[in-house]
Amino acid sequence: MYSAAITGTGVFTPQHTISNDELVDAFNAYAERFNAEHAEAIAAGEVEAKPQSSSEFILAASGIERRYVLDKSGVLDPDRMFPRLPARADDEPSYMAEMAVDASLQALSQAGRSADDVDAVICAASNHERAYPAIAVEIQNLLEINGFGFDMNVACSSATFGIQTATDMIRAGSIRSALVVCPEICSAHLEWRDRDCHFIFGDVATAVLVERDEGLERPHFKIRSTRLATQFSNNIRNNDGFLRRTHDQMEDRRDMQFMQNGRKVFKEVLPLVSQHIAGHMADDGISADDLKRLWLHQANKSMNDYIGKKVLGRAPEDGEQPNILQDYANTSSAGSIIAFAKYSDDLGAGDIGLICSFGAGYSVGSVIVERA
Ligand code: CO8
Repeated sequence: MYSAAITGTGVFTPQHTISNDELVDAFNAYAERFNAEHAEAIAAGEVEAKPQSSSEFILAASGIERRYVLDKSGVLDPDRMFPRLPARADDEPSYMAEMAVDASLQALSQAGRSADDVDAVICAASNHERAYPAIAVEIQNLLEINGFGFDMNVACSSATFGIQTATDMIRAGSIRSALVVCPEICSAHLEWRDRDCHFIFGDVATAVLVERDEGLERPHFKIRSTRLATQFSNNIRNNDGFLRRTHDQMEDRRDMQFMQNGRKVFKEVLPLVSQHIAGHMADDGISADDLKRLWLHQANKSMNDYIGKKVLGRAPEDGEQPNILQDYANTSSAGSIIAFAKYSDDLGAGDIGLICSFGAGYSVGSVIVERA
């Protein structure tokens, strides 16, 4: 049985940002138009009026200040309210592959490795641009990697599920290394016309290089242990899928985009995650005092404050539980990895940290790492 380590990380950040104020201005213009167009039906009680959104609410409820997106103009056009991403020809790279390649090259460079050193690509994300061929196989091709690639989806928890999958293959000896990439184009499946969720998501791609822990010369993070859990819930759901046209309902259906009961998610996921982390740490033989850093899924600041306090038994000190959601919003599976990539270099040999992602499914995954 071999051991595995994270030797490199990369983050692709799109060039466009949308501030809360810009987002709210576009939403409110859309809502005003909608209400004017449906004035009679609203007065007759047949259609619900669209209430106005507010930047103050968004910041207070989520901690999000802005988000990165691949396309800004479509999202902020009150007549459209979703991104403009021209279709790519079959001989062009897909959007997800392009983002993932950028992040992967950064991860390889940090690890001092090239494509020749990689045996597998796992594309772990909440949505995939097409059914097949797998995006991972396209990324493998673009990077000229030998071996194999496959896609997987566990929504917001995809990164940690991908890391455990790669780690298990390395432990078993079937591969020596894998790139686990999380390209997330959340802007394309967010319903920007729904006030309750229009502020939640952003776009990004992350990459993590996981290698056999043998003769590593550069600083890296040993993977001490991993743990995954799922528990079925309909509280975060997206009904889009390949059976869509067979249902004979081709109209613009709300349930084909991201749907959630945010309050229930908040209440049900917090105990699930806190208990999961506590159980994982106990089985790994570490206590709260041993933990130097928590890189949590980035959905909501209050959620992270709560989990941090539960895990450590006290309010986390500055830097102990870094948040990036103020700048990136919720980027689904990529969130905890952005935090890890940006806030891990300062740890010293022997320092222990925990990466945790959670979300739809419900799903939760944790990875305990040790700096070496
Ligand atoms: N502006 C002003 N007021 C608003 C707005 C707004 N934008 N939105 C809602 N309100 C109002 C509501 O209507 C409500 O009014 P009232 O009290 O009169 O009914 C009031 O404000 C409070 O609303 P909520 O109860 O909804 O507000 P919360 O305090 O619960 O905050 C949150 C909402 C921020 C959504 C919060 O519930 C939350 O963060 N929950 C957890 C969500 C979460 O973690 N979800 C994980 C989903 S991600 C995942 O698993 C991956 C899915 C795949 C990716 C999909 C990509 C698109």
